[in-house]
Amino acid sequence: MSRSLIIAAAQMGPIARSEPRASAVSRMIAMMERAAKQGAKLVVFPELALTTFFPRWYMEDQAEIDTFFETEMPSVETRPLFEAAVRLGVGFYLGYAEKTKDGEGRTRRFNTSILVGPDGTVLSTYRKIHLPGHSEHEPWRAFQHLEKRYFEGGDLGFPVAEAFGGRVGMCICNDRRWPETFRMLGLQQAELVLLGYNTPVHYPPAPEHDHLQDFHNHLVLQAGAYQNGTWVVGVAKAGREEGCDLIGGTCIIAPTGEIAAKCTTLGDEIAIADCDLDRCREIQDNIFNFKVHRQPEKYGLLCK
Ligand code: CDV
Repeated sequence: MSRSLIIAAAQMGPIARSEPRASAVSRMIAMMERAAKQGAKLVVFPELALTTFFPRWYMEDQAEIDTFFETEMPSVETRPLFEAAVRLGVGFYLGYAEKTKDGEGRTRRFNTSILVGPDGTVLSTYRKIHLPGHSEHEPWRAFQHLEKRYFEGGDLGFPVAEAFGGRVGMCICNDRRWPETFRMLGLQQAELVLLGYNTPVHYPPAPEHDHLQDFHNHLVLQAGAYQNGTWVVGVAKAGREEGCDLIGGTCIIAPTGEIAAKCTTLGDEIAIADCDLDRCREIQDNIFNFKVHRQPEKYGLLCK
């Protein structure tokens, strides 16, 4: 018997700065409907999927910055997505900018993803830990990457939820480049890692790597999957967004590190794979059986 889960990686094309959330949400619902028709039970959307990738602009007016954040989930604009999920009996991963208040009444802002079940309830929340970019205006860049200005680092660790018949972890974009992210999830026996990304083709600090962006994307996703024996679903916001080219390459990776499904455009597109979560055993019980082969007492430097 297999633990089969049909997953759709729902890549989004660009979202204009002027595009209302309602439009992004209806694009997502259209993909969710197509995915459900093909038997998908889980649909994965990109990082910051409700708006344009706003950290590319330097802004000083907090009120303007806050127009890109959600203060509740679901909200009036996002509720139709939750309702569609319930109607179609599918769950989803959604990335968005979260503005919230902590227990002491302080305002906090995070780059967040949620895992929502087919009944519309939020099963797990992740707040991005590896925030790339810079916090001050750097006019020499062709565009800014101000995640360090607009968000604080995630404070929820790397949770793994029992969901969709398996063990599901999440991360967001730059997190995928860090082996520690996948290892933190792998050490909790994650069987499925979901992540959305917005990755520009042009990397201002090292433009000599621009031609490697797609390669590096698949390199880290495939390595993370194989080295931890987990399925990985990586989903892009792609295409030319407000003059900035974002890579596509949305894909579903098997625990062996092989690409099981992949998008071929830079627009709204779904890639679907039938993911047998039991296939994680092929790796987790053998070559990367952590209990048998890992040597944590030799890795002290990792935690210094
Ligand atoms: N949204 C991101 O985290 N983007 C980064 C870019 C800036 C390198 C990424 O790792 O893809």
